[in-house]
Amino acid sequence: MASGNVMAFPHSSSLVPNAVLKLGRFSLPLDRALIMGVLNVTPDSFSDGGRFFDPARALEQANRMIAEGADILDIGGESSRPGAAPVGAEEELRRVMPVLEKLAYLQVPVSVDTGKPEVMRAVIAAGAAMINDIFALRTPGALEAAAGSDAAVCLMHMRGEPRTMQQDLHYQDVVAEVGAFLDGRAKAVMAAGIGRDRIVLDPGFGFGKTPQHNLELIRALQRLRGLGYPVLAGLSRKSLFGRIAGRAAGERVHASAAGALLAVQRGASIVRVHDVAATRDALLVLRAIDDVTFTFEQ
Ligand code: HH2
Repeated sequence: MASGNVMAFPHSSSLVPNAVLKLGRFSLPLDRALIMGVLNVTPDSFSDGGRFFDPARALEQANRMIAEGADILDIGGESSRPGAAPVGAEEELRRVMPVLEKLAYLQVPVSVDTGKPEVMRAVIAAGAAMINDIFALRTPGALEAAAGSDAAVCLMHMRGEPRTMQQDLHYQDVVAEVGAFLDGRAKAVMAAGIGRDRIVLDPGFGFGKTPQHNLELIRALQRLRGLGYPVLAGLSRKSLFGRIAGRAAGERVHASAAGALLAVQRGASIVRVHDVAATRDALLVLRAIDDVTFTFEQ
């Protein structure tokens, strides 16, 4: 029964005990899906490298994403694509700080995509409300850096590191292994003093996974959500859509909006996207259809 999916994956936070996400001075209700807009201040990110490297261009893009409906902005100063050149903490801060300083006190919480404890401490001091760590706070000192603040944390699954992650793609059961890893990291983070309402989990689409693994993880989002934390899906423009639709990274807007929509329908609470306007429209359609009390304003 096709409509069974909608019933099985209600567009509500009923399965998330913490119906609010706390990020620094912000509290975001999780009764609708949140859009995290990606702001890469890098020369080499996989889909938009160089476009927003200049702080003025980055600020323009940030304001555009806010106007288009972003609930959170995620600033990244180091690309995580396979083979990207590693960046030191000093250079990462040189890229991120000028933009963060301009955005940190706006009405939208700002996340910083980093795995380095020294970067975490500096950006939190400068007003970052969330740490998005593709290493799930496993770098020595990272857990302490985040725990000593009131920032939210996004804990992502990745085997190995970006340089090597596509070398060993074997899992017995990708969903069970990713779920066990995320559950373990969430427990470690809570033991360090970070409250449940500050934690977001992310299966890490494309990080050491085949296209088939990525599909299995999308299908299993509700199981991951059943761990008891909001789940973030970072599918935007990824090569999965290149494989499915046969398109280059810059031409995956439509596939990505469809992916975000289906991820939310299957249990994601936050979608991390480059194309905020397209995602917003897709999610508005989903809400209007899912919410049986929806009425049009006269
Ligand atoms: N994906 C990328 C970067 N950071 N963080 C989370 N939590 N989840 C993701 O799926 C994720 C992430 C890769 O995308 P992008 O930032 O556009 O590219 P790059 O790493 O090349 O800058």
